[in-house]
Amino acid sequence: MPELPIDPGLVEEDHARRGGDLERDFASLGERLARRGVAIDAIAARAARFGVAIPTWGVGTGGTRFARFPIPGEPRDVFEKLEDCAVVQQLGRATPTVSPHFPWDRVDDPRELRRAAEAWGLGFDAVNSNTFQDPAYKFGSLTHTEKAVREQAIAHNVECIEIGRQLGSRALTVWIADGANFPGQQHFARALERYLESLREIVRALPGDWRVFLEHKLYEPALYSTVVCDWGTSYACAQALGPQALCLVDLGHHAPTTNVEAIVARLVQFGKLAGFHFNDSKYGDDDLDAGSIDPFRIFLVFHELVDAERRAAPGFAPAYMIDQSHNVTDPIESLLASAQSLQRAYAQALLVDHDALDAHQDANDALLAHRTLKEAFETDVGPILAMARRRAGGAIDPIAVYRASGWRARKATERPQQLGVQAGIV
Ligand code: PSV
Ligand code: MN
Repeated sequence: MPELPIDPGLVEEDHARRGGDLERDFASLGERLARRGVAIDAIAARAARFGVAIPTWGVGTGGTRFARFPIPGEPRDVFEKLEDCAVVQQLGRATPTVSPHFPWDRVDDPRELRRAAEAWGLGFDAVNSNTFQDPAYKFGSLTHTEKAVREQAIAHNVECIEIGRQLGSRALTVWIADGANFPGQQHFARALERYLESLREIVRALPGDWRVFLEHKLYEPALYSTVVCDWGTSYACAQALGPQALCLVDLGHHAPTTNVEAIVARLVQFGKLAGFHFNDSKYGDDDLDAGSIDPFRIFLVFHELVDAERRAAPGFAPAYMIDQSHNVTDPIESLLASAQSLQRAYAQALLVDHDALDAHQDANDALLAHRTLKEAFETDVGPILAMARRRAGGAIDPIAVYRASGWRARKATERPQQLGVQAGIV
């Protein structure tokens, strides 16, 4: 049995206090869904299997380029980050894995880290390399004009694979900040050729059952051009690099009006979807809480995923991770709310009547096709999620239980602040 960071008595109290209302809400929703030919328990069981990885950097407060406002009691090292991840998983039951970032999470013995995670009942998802902060990378990393810098960046990625192997991970996510701030600064084709050359070496170091996730991003920190700037570039690279290379979609890494769900559909169709960094945004790579700005867009992404799942699309095994920056909230609360928003979008997408949708699409009935999606999106699946949590031993109202636990105040005394410890967030 995993250790539980929050007093289980508080979860029992939550069940006692809210369980009756939940039973009634669940039964009433079940009745309405039955009229649509949907068995609520089957949806609850599938929603319960949904899992998204917590980024280790997400349990600390983020920041902007103007300031960071640390809160008392935030984790000071990766072991304390795991403790906070365990809180999110205990109460929310939708985040069984953690996605670490190196060198931010570097430890002497990765096996000790793995044991610590296992003690909390947590596993490790993709490991993220970081070749965007070392002073050597001012003019690029894997695409740098100087071979020595490229070699340093390659060696770091290879080290991440080795650490990841010891953690039980099976994927490496590579995001590079490389690009240019001035027209003329960089030769587009040569820079991308250097990226491919470097990635070929990284792929050579991958164990056979590993995958490498190529993460694209439109801009920032490079503000004129970015080497891996869009899904087209990412897809071309993944094709060139072979079957172990796939394309990772960070929801915030596109121009504001981009149709991200269509990109997801394309990547699924061509067997190259790695997975996601989930977050929400209004303008750019805002890294806001998933579901806080445009829950319909997240639903539409999950609709594509459920569609792929139904068709058993070849090679479809996406990795789900959150990638957010929590600047004005307690990160644990933001993570609980975000994971719940994602699980909600998944459950809503499971409610889409695919046969009806197919028929309306074939008949070019735009209105009914759209209404079929909307009917699923507009269903309040809250009772399904709450029931899935309760059945798994989580809280019916995770944020209320978290607040009642006094976790952060207790940690404020146990984890005295050391200014400047938390790594910056890009
Ligand atoms: C870059 O903006 C990014 O999305 C990459 O995934 C990084 O690894 C992560 O944010 C954290 O800085
Ligand atoms: Mn990301």
